[in-house]
This record gives sequence, structure tokens and C-alpha cells, in this order.
Amino acid sequence: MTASSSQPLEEKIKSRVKTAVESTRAYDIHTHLFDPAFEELLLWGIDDLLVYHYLVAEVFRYTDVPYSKFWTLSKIEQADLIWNELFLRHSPVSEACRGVLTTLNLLGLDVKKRDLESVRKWFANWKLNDYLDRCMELGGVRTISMTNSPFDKTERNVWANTFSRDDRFTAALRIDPLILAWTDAAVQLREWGYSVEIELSDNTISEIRRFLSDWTSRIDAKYLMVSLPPEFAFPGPGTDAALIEKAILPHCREHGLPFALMLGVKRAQNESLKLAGDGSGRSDLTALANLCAGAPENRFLATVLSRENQHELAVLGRKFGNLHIFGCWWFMNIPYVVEEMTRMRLELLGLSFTPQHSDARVLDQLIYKWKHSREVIAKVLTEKYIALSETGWEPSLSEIERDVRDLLGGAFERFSRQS
Ligand code: HDL
Ligand code: ZN
Repeated sequence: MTASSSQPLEEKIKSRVKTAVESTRAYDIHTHLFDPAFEELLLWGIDDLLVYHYLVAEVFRYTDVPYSKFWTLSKIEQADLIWNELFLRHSPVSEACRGVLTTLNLLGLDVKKRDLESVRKWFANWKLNDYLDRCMELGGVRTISMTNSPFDKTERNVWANTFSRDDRFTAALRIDPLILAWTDAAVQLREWGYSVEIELSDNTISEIRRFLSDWTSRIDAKYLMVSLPPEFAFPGPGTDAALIEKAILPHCREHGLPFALMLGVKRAQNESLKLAGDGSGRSDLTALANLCAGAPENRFLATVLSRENQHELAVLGRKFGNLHIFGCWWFMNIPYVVEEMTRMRLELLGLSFTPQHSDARVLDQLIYKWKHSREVIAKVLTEKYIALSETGWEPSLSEIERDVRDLLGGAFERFSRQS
């Protein structure tokens, strides 16, 4: 539907924003999805959707099945339990539950039948590569950034062989074990042929940088990334701060790559929930400010897990041009908070940030995570452009399309020198 000249300006703007947001394909800058060459690491289909760790956490608010029993169940048995508890015995109003239904609905399935078996039969007819195309088309996604860890055995084995990459997938080098568990990581690096010691001598630092360079080129990493606990301090007394200062930042400068910091995760708050057991805490963002100020020639991507940190992070974005803020990460990815964060960021940062990434772990999630996000982004953007028009400034469709391209990956690509 195109805006006609007789429409009131507000209607014209609403229609222009809707057109631009719905038609602009996004660069999804952080996911846990994989190029199909990684085979079983790329999760997809109704049972992977239902056993997503967000739903595992939620089902334990209802079921009295013991954790130990749950983890012995097959994927289908876990999915059945989750479907019965979270969809049939209680209305699926949570964001993660609604997301499953948004996905199935946009795939053309009739969810009101509540017939899980017929949904399973429908999925059984798909081949992965066709389904990948379908999910990227329905999700409006052009490029998917993977999360690639040299410390993951299964993933390492794939990279050990040459394979032709699907050019819709880019790579990000994830280094949590190196930074957060250096003593164990040092043992691994020695096994892989890097002569490192626990003490961070000059030789050890150069061997760590050789490891980082080897993997940066092997995967063609577009950025490095780490998730850090709320208590992360920089400068700080820990090995984490020393490794970042002596190895990671020089490596990123040498290779012209941003360093992504994902702050505020409390790993394994409930170990019995496994991947679903991580929690959130308020970080001291002084560490991020010190990094941005102390290493002006480095570029930093940042997203934080605590709602209480969001305004301070956006203000930091105003202080440092070498900081690019992205996403409504994990527990922030609920419409109530996405709207608050996107409005705050537009008002403080203009268009110089990336409002969303999907963090998808299951391919099909691209469909709902981007549908739900686009609805909020379009709503807030419309409000902002209408506020502009009230000053007499009428944003054209081409200006709105330009801005939306920036928000959905263009600003990130320029910041990470991919364009
Ligand atoms: O550390 C991360 O990258 C987080 O996104 C975790 O993977 C988390 O389990 C997750 O999937 N959040 O959406
Ligand atoms: Zn993630």
C-alpha cells in the first residue's frame, strides 16, 4: 500500500515506516545459528523450537517432573511435556511461547487446532536447505552472524576440514573460555600447539595472539566477542582484564576488528536447568567506559543484560564514537523492554546503533524474533518521525528507507568495516 497525497501526514508516515521496516532485510548480527555445513549444529523444526532453553526454564515453573528425570527424556518427550504444560494447560502468553505460535502461523500452519502431531508431520516433509531459505525469507534476514567457538569440540571438527561457506553466514570469534577460564584454556592451547604458560609472559601473549590470528583467518571473523559477569572490572586485578588489554585489544587493532562485550550474565544460577540456568545482574559499566576511553583506536560493540544498565549504556554511546550499542539481549528481548530501550536509544543516539539481533538458537526463531521486533521498531520509529513532522520536517520515503537500512545492519556494517 503506497501513501497517497490526500492522506493525512501521520497516515503517510505510518505507511512509509511500515513499508520500509517490512521490506528491509536485516543483518542479524548475533545468533547461535550455523551454516548448514555444520549439519546437526543448525537446529530447526518444531521439537527444537519447543525445547528452546527459554521454554525449559518456563516449564519448570509448572511441572513437578524432577530436573534429573527431565534430562533423561528424549527431545520429543521433553517437547510433549512443554507443549502440554505451557500451551495446553496454560495459555502461551509468554514471549517465548507466543513466538512458537507466531512462527507456525507465518509458516501457514493452523495453530488453533492445537495438533502437535500434525505439525510434526508437516515439518517432516522439509529439506534443510529449502527450509533455511524459507525462514530467512519470512524473517526478512539477509545475513546471519554465527557465534563460533574454537573451544567447542563439534564445531572445531567442522572447521578442521575445508568446506564451501554459505555466504549468507558470517562468523564471530567467541572467546569466553580464553578470558574467563584461562588456566583451563592454556592447557587446551598447549594441546593445540601454542606454547603458552599460565603466567602472561611476552611469549605467552604472542602465542595467544597467534591462536587468535589463526582462528580469525580460519573463520574470517567479522568481530571478536565475549560475555562477561556483572562484576567484570577494567582495569582490574584479574587475568580477564590482563588478557583483554595485552592480547585481545592489540589483536583487534591489528586485524581491524571490533570487540563485542556482552555484559551482565550470571552463568549457572540454577545449574539443574543447564543452558536455561543462567541469570542476569547489573554491571558496573565503568569497565566499558574505561575500555572505550583507554583504547580509542579500538572499536567496541556492546549489549547488556540488565534493564537497569540500559540508560547508562545509551549515555556511554553518546560519550564514545568507538562504541556501537546493539540488541535487546536475552531477557531484554520482550516487547515491553524492547520498546523502552528502542525509544531511549533513538532519543539519545539517533540512528547510530543497532536496535536488535535475534540471538536465535533454532533456525525457525528468525521468523518470530524478527516479526515481533519489527512491530516494536516500526511503532517507535513512526512516533519519532511524526514528532519530526510536527516541526515542519517531513521525512521522505527514501530517507526513512535509508534510516531503516542503517538500523537493520547498515550502521553495524560501516562500524565493523564490512561496507
Ligand atoms: O551468551 C550468549 O550469547 C547468550 O545469548 C546465551 O547464548 C543465551 O543462552 C541465549 O541464547 N540467549 O538468548
Ligand atoms: Zn547469544
